Amino acid sequence: MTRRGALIVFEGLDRSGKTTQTQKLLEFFQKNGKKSVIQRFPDREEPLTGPTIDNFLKTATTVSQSKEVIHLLFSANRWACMDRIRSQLNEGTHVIMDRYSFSGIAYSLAKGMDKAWVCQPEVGLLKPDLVLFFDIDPTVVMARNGFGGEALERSDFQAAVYAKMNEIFQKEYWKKINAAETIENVHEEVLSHVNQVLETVTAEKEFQILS
Ligand code: NYM
Repeated sequence: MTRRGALIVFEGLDRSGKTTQTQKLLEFFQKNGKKSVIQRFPDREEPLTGPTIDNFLKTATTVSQSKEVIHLLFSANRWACMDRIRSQLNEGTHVIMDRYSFSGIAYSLAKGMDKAWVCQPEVGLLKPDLVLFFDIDPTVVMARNGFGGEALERSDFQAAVYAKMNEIFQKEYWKKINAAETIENVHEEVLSHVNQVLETVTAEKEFQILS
């Protein structure tokens, strides 16, 4: 019987190093002969919602512009990818996610939206085996190269997102990663958590859904 793959989510602020580290984890799996893919959210290639989200991020002038519609679009973007991701996991592929529902929730909470309202559209999505929260002082990411290019990359807003990420942190399956460390040290920390979780996934653990 094929063992299912692990669903590993990287979360954190813009420019916290998630994308670099998802790539390094992919390379690690591939070197070890493990099937794995990176799934980025928002998935800007998803035909129904991707182009609209991309356009919003590139053109919005305030962080709160059309906030309910934007929230639902980000969620719909995840729903549109779920069947494919479930199949990949079922055939034994590890799925490495660059952001997921928790970005959706934290970014919308930072806009002042209601918690029950923003969590509801996520109910029923696949629950990750592990969430790696890239913990870094918002002032440090704001100083990083490339910060500020898109609609939600505003300094006061990032500080609010950081506070909300900490608020929704769930100690049963989230781990904090010190994202201020060097790329190699962060990678080592990621691997130590991933290796622990892989042991639990091999025990034929059933999928759980976010509730
Ligand atoms: N973002 C991302 C949200 O506001 N809600 C979501 O559900 C998700 C997945 O999109 N500033 C925001 C966070 C980022 C922006 O993400 C684009 P990225 O990782 O830069 O492509």
